[in-house]
Amino acid sequence: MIRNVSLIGAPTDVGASARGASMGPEALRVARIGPLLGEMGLQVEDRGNLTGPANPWLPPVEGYRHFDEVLAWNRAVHEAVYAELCGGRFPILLGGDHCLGLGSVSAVARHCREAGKKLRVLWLDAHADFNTDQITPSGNIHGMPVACLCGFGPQPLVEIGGHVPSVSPKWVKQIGIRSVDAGEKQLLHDAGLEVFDMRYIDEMGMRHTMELALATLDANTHLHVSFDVDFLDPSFAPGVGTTVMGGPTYREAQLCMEMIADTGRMASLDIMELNPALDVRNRTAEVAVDMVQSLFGKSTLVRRAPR
Ligand code: 5AB
Ligand code: MN
Ligand code: MN
Ligand code: MN
Repeated sequence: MIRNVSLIGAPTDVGASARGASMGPEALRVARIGPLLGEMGLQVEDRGNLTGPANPWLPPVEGYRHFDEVLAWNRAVHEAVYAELCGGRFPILLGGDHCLGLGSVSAVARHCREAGKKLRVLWLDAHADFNTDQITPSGNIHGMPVACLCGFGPQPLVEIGGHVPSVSPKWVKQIGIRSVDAGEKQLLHDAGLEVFDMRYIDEMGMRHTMELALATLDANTHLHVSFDVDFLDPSFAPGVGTTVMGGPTYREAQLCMEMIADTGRMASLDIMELNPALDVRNRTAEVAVDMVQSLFGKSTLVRRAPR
């Protein structure tokens, strides 16, 4: 795992329908994301916030809400994440709504193509984010980034990383999914994404789930984690715009993060959809930072008991 970390704030909610994810980067800083990672021995640089168009707060047009604004923000994110990777650093994108996963993962994919690295993406989310303009129930582009990354979407978004598709559906594993729209379900199935939904986690357990999700990593793999905070059960992480009951418990989520850390392959991260306007005393931000510490190898484990 790379120890030189750069924090990149992307304060916008242009891809969502609930306002407030634009305050996510600041709430994560208030929850001391930088200092806490620093205390774990990481070299952390906070690059501050990117800038982009304001949220015009308009209804969808031809299946997309705020298309031009989403494109502009994603271009800014793409360039910023790409620059950090070129400098040999570990980018952490502080969202912002999850439409920006497109800019971030496309930058990681571009870097991996150039560096000859194998890319794997873990999408931790209550939602599959695999809608298109034809099937979206909302027009909100934060419900579309995985589809765009896999080549399903409008040309300017799909082409953002200079190569179509940015990622093969085979490289993406989704964990924690429990809300998928009807058309989205069909498209997910046709594209062949591997989805470890909550039913799977209930039946097989988080340990087995993560063993399978991480099974194809090797020494040449760049692992990108896109962490939508609504992955977590809303009982302990209410500060998100689109809560869905029945998510991983605190310990299940921690185990997920700890097993990712154990691989030593994580090389970039998004922390998305945190919405301080809906949070309670910044607790969800603190939980998210707690999870991120586990992703970087913080563990309560003193000595492993025999299994
Ligand atoms: B999130 C929904 N599928 O497309 C849609 O939070 C919700 O980035 C999308 O996962 C949620 O509007 C997007 C109903
Ligand atoms: Mn999402
Ligand atoms: Mn979500
Ligand atoms: Mn959301």
